Amino acid sequence: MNATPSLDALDCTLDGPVAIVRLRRPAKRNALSDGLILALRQTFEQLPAEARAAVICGEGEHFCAGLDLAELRERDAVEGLHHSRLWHAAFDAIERGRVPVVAALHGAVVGGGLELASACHVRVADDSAYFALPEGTRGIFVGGSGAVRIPRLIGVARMMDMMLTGRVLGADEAERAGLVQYRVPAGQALAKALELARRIAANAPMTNYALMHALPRIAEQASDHGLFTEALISAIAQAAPEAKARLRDFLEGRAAKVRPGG
Ligand code: 1HE
Repeated sequence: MNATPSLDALDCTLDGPVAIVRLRRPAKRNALSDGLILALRQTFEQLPAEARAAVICGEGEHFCAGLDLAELRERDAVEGLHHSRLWHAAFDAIERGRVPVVAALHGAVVGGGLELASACHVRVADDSAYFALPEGTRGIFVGGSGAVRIPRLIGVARMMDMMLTGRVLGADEAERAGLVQYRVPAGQALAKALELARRIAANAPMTNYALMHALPRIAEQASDHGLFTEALISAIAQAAPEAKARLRDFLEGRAAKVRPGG
């Protein structure tokens, strides 16, 4: 694989504590070339130190058209294996990175675009969003971690249906299936994602880190191991000075209370 990171196809800006990562290849519907995958990895591995949460979004009418099909033509089996592992490394840099990532989804969220969205921690879709796994119709298989991450969200049966029949889910169906956690009117995905990311950024960093790194692992552990991991992580989180300060704020009446609709 000779690609170098296509840093011109991606930009990363800081809005207070939130890094906004934008796919910028709208002429190709933000299709994920090797260069763009490398740029995603580099960007998430090197987020600005000030970032405490991130948002990922796409420029133009679609979030992402998936794998750049123009690059698939010449690849042999060994190259295919390494290509898939490259995607795994890039999406791991998102899911198991330093800060939680909110995906702002609109238009096509298909194939590798859906795999990318699935590596994020929270998904917001606007009413223009639609979700599909056209790999079946292209004669290929998912290779960007979709076989692991998508069933975690919607179960094997729904993913099987999407891949076997080419079913396209609208934003409402995606919300009902558990693929996205928030649905907003068309054009408002980024604003909502930013609002959520700002809330996430206000959490104690150790709590966010524990959620990102422990929760998915605990879900895959036997329950006895999961309980032990939970005990270890919760002990570490509660011992952090920031946790003590937040507790004091609550006990002394300075912290916000939990209210309905919050
Ligand atoms: C592309 C790609 C692409 C668009 N690779 N060039 N993904 C797919 O099977 C989805 C393929 N794309 C589409 O179904 C449609 O393009 C969209 C629904 C996403 C958007 O439709 P539309 O009408 O807005 O755009 P368009 O006219 O189809 O595309 C505009 C240009 O983008 C055009 O190039 P142009 O040079 O003729 O202008 C398209 O060829 C180009 N384009 N999508 C390359 N995907 C690790 S495994 C992951 C496996 C997968 O992701 S498989 C699913 C691949």
